[in-house]
Amino acid sequence: MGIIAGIVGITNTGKTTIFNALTSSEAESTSYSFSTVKPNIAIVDVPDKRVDEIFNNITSNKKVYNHMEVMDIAGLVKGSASGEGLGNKFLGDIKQVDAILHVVRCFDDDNIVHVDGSVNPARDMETIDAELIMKDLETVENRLAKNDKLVKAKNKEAILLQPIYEKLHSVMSELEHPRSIGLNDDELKLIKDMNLLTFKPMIFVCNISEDELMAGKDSEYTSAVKKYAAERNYGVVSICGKVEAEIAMLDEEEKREFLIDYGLEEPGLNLLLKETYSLLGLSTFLTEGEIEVKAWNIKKGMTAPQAAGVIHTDFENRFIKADVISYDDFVASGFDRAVARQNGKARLEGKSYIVQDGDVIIFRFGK
Ligand SMILES: Nc1nc2c(ncn2[C@@H]2O[C@H](COP(=O)(O)OP(=O)(O)O)[C@@H](O)[C@H]2O)c(=O)[nH]1
Ligand SMILES: [Mg+2]
Repeated sequence: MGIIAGIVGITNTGKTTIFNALTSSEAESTSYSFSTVKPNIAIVDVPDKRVDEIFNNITSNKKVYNHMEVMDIAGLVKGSASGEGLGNKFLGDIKQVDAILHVVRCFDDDNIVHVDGSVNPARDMETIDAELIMKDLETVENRLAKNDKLVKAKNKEAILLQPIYEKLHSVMSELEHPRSIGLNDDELKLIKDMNLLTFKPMIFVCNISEDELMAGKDSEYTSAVKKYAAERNYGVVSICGKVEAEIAMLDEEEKREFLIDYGLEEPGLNLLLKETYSLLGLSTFLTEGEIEVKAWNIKKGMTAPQAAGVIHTDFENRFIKADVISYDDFVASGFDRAVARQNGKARLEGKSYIVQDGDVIIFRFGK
């Protein structure tokens, strides 16, 4: 399942720094191997310690992580939605992403110009949100124009949709966030095909100072972001773009020492990628063997045949059984399926089994 995350934010918040950190790792065994699709798009590995552990403990030729496509969406400014500069094109780019990573500047640095004169997360978040809302307003207005005609023709679906469109329109015209009107699940389903930017899963990424990272305590900037995000039900991750950029250049050994110096368990970018996964309701199952150890992402709640279908569409229909061990049991069994089986930790699951995060699976197929 291909996942696309788009990095947005106002100018000079550290978007490109973070994008480069995600894609500039040089050491072979590191987390962020990538390939560049276009200058501002890269496919990034999602690091997973479970893959590393299994790979290190069985005989296997390679390890394959989940990956995510990341897009550095440049230059949103006030007025983007009304067509200023390339802004409107950038807003169009956001249409295709599954998740928005909204970078907010939370560091002071007199050498780095702030386009609006000062560091002020709440104002900056509002600026970007306002652009997203205005772009969506355009979409809603187009829909309303078409829907009006259908309502007159007594089209049932159109009659159902009309009050929702009107509600969205009235809120967005005031530049208020449409999430605040609390649409229920049925209503959300009805508007899904509009692909509104303001309803996309979003994580605020606080680009914090080195001092704040060292102190391990939220600055007033970061607190402001957390407050804003909580009111709108968005996630927050703090990272220091500058430090991440340095970490990305190190080899594994140096990286470990560096992280210890900063009192970090892992790079902030790992956390960001994991949060994005969890925000999107994804979970991971693992396969292992001589050819490769591999992580596969699936939607939470998928059945064993559906999960097999992610490996190959054919496999869903040919599914017979799944030989499943939880990752923890696999570790406890010394990464040995036979031992796990002896201990009653390997299970043969059928078609209705819901795959759990970290399941280590061998699928059995028919012809
Ligand atoms: N002090 C400090 N500077 C940063 C940090 N992250 C990025 N910068 C600097 O801010 C400037 C703008 O960064 P850039 O990534 O190009 O911002 P973008 O316009 O959002 O893509 C560059 O000079 C970066 O080196 C950070 O965490 N701390
Ligand atoms: Mg940039």
